[in-house]
Amino acid sequence: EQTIYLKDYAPTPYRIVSVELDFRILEDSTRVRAQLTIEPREGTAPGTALVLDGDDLKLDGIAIDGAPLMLSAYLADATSLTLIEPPHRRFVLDTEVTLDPAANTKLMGLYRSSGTWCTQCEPEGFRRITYYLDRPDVLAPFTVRMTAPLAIAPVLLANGNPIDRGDAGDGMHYAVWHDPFPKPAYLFALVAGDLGSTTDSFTTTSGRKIDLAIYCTHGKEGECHHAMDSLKRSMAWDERRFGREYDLDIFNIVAVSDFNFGAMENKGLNIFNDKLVFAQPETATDANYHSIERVIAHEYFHNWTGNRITCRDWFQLCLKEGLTVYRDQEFSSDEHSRPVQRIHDVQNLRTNQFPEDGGPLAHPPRPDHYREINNFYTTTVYEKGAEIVRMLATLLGEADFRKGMDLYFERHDGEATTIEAFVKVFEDATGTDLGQFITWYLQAGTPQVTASDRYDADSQTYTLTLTQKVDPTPGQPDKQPLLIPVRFGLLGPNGSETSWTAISGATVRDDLILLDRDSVTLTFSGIANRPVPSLFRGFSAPVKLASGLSQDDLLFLARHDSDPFNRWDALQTVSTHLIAEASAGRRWSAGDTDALRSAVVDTLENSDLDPAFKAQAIAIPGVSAIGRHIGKDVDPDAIAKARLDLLSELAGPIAEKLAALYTALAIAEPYSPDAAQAGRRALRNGLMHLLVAGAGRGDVAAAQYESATNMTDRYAAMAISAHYWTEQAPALLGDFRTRFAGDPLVFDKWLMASAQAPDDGAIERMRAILAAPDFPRTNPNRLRSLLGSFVMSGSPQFTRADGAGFRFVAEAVAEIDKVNPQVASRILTGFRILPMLEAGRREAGRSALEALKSQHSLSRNVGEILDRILA
Ligand code: HT7
Ligand code: ZN
Repeated sequence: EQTIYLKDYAPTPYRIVSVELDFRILEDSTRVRAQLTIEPREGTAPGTALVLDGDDLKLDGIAIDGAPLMLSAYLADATSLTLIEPPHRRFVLDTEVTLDPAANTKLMGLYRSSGTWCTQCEPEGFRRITYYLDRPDVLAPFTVRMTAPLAIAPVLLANGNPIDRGDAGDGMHYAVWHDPFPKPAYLFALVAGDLGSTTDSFTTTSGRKIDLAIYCTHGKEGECHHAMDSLKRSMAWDERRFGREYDLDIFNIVAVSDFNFGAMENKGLNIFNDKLVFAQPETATDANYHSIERVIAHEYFHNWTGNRITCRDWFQLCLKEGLTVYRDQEFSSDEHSRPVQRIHDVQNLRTNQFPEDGGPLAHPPRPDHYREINNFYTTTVYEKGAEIVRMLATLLGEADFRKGMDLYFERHDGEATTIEAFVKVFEDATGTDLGQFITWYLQAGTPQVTASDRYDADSQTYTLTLTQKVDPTPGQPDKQPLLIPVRFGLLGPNGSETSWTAISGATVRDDLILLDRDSVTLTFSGIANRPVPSLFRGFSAPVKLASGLSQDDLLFLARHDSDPFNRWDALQTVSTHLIAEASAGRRWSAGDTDALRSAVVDTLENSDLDPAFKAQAIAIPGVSAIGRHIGKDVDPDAIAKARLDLLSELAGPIAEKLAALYTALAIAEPYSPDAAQAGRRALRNGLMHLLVAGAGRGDVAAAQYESATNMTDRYAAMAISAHYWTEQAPALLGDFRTRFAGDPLVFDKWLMASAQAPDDGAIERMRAILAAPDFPRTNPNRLRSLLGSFVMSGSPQFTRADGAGFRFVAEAVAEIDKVNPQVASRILTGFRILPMLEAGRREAGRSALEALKSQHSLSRNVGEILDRILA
């Protein structure tokens, strides 16, 4: 298998000046004619071959400047079309291919989803549509003509602005779209089908009116309003916060039901997985509403960070993705509660990115080699990438960060650029040396920061030592110290901030310590009492912290810290420690659980705290999170048992209080997804969780399931019942299945809840679900809901000691790989936890993977992940 290296990057010898595409879409095939105006770049020697990418294409015709090419002038094979000696001047290459979109189950290139023709080109799908220089640094303006049967495809969309449409005879019609902004092929899109739409408009600050439309299956138009509202708020926010206006006259979104990812930012024509568009209270949860808003914003923000300024090569993916995730996180923070959003984002980072960064699939945010680029759309590139941008903003301060961003847009608009160029704008705009900072992009692994301290009452000095260490990761045995911003405070005995008169030993700017070496020791003078340090406030860097604080100190922070993130984190740390220790046979004392319970009660009763925050604060970390904390020789069953014990000890004695609070939080008003209502529901469902898991109150969940008037409450009741396999769980699952039969997105919820079931019958039930003749086995949402959530959400059945869970998933991956390698390899990444597990499970998992490896003709996607996990 070929490995691609960053060091081999070289620009193409030819430029594509402009692109004219002509699609003739028929029920059973699509003919694509491409006219590419091409010229040699300066310095290209005459006679240099032009190698275009192609994948699964059959060439029907080829001509240069109108003259058909002789067979000896070109070579077409499975992955390329080579013009052996193209003209050494500007010329037009004309090619024709015929596609079979209905047979395209990989969902890359042009395919059909529920009858609608649509495309997905990032990263390398365009080469499945026509021969092209399919790489992000080849930018060209596109004109697209589509001809299709009017009866089945009255809607014809492509990038840019519509410039012509009309009757094409014989029941056919045509439309022509032109996108004036030069773009790489990965941003190309077209849609043809019989679709309904919801329309609106947005007027930019400079007074331009933009027409907005969301296209969807007929009948679903009424479920697009939240997406439309999110889009308009995103457009306004990008103007306010980053000074970025939209640039075309029209912005279209299309919802499709078969999609490999969440959504795609094609210029002026975003294509979305329908689960990230449709919402109505009876079928979508608050979390769904929130994801829709976030992803609509994310794809819209790509218009500037990704489309106007794109990536030079796919190694730079983080340039657009990390930055755009940072922007969508900031949008969510500004639109809702900043601390709650931060906790949510950090929880996601710890749950998904930390295990990736500490396991066999670890890679730097800007990798330097890959076999299959689709395997690098990872949480490291996205979420760690966002953390790096956030640290930049923390280090520079808001005003200087904005100056750097302004310079980025000014300097690189219209370009395909690199991480180095991105970091440089901040250096140039602010005069800051970021030479050490860039290491965050180049080095894999989560730094572990250890804190230790000493207080000297006689001299009234407080000494704090911070050390950093990054463990070796695959291919990177030696690590450099990173520049780690540590936002901090010191709490005095009454819980308020302690001030100091002087500091020595490290660079400290206001409330920021710069940890830029292996170890720094700071001495604070003028400290009247032993303080409790609050470190990494707001999670100021993506590190694992060993604070060395006692349970008393942590609970003190949980009650008094002015930083809500650290209040939440302190409670999480206490319960994690207690469960981890108990799972290793070192059980807590009654005093430990009494203290934790009383901190939880104080949190619940604190009227200054917002319900959404309380919901996060009272949640007990899951088995996977505790397993990650333990790190090696993990026995998930022992953790699950200790966790249930802790839940009982916490919730049992205060069950009545919890039940009273639960009852008081009921909402009488009609459903709204706003932060206030969603926060109340989250807290109420968090209380229900404690009652079910810790006080045996499966009946509370069952009653809530019955009386629920919205999906948030109904789904929470079913999922918690399934997760703890209450007496009522099978009946609730059964009811849910029939109650919502026929709604595929609700079916996904049932699949997710079914995959949570911890009982020994779970795998057989899942096998039966997959084997049912009507199971839609080519639809990524269905497969991910069942198998993705099974492997990623810490189901004890996946990590079963007898290996049955591992075998079940490996066998399913082998089948899915034949249909859709991207979906298969993503499910397979769930095996990255193997090195962390105790020896028996580790071996059982490896042997399931070895059996998968022995299968013939695995895709490059699955092959690469397998090799990296088994290395
Ligand atoms: N930029 C997109 C990434 C993507 C993708 C989208 C849909 C289907 C397959 C895909 N592969 C990669 C989505 C985003 O980050 O905004
Ligand atoms: Zn993105």
